Amino acid sequence: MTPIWRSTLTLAGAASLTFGVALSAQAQTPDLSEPPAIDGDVVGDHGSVTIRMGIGLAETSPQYLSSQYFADILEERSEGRITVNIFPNSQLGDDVQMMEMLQTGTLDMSYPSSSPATTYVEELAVFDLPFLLPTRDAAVAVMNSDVAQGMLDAFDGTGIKALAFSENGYRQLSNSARAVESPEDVAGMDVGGLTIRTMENPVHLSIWQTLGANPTPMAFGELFSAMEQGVVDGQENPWSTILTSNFHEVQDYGSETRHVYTPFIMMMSERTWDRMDPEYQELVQDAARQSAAYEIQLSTEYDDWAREQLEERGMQITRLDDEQIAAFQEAVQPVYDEWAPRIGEDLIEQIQGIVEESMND
Ligand code: TK8
Repeated sequence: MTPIWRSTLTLAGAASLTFGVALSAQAQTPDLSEPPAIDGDVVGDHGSVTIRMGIGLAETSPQYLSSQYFADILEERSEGRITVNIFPNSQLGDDVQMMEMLQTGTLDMSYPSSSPATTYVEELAVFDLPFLLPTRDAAVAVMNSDVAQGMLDAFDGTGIKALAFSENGYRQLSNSARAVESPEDVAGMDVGGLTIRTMENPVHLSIWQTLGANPTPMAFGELFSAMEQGVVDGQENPWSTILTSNFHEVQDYGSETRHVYTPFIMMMSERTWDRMDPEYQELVQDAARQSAAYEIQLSTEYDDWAREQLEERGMQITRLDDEQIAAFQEAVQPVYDEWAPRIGEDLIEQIQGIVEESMND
């Protein structure tokens, strides 16, 4: 059962923050940078527009906080004519469902991970390859590249207008069964592999199969109760998500595997986009880029802090040294062998080129 106060979180954003503070004296967020000042011209009057935006994560997440900044930019630069209403906590649906709603025009905006979006633009799967992006700088360089812009453009005609990449982040393993410091711990030779929830994405499925786990794809919104009820042992997400989604309440162990860096993609329904005046479109595109950059900053500020908070709240976290990471890297090599030809060797080489360049800077 989902505890009552979690549904309160879903229903009332502002109230839940207060409630959270009342529950414990622990800070709800790290010291976060203020959003950059809103600059740029006020746009002309092209009528009132209300944008409904559904996101997967909670009100304390970088995703939500930066979406608020997005809303503020639009509101200020349209003199209040454009309003964005943000619905957090997957309450309007999960990533897959919300992308379908964008296509049919029953939702205006969403902010899914790139991984379930590979059904629209296959090349996005390059981000799902394990250990491809060794540093955050490299990941940001890739997201800012022409190659990445090409992936956003490739959404044209799908019913979805892809606006900007931002950071979901380095994914870490958590579970309720045992401390994990090696692929053998995942496979659990004598006791059986961990049952791991994955995103709805075949490369992720392949990663965890290869490591000897029993992976099951599942919507993010169902994950907390699936773990609480023991339907799955664990999952993998950035520390910030594990913390802001309260997964530590049902997960005793964490491992800093950093096995994949996944981006988020800010998206709009093509129907909503097409209805807007070009000046509004330009403003939306601008605001998306600015809020995405702010999201990456918040996410960066969150990462280590979130891990420490999880430890403080009782999660046993295993940091892996280079050798231990290398063991995971070696173990997932078959994932590359299987997927590189399908994703495209050229594309992978292009990405690796950008990574190397960023490391030499
Ligand atoms: C939130 C999801 C989530 C992702 C996942 O909508 O499903 O595990 O990492 O954060 O996009």
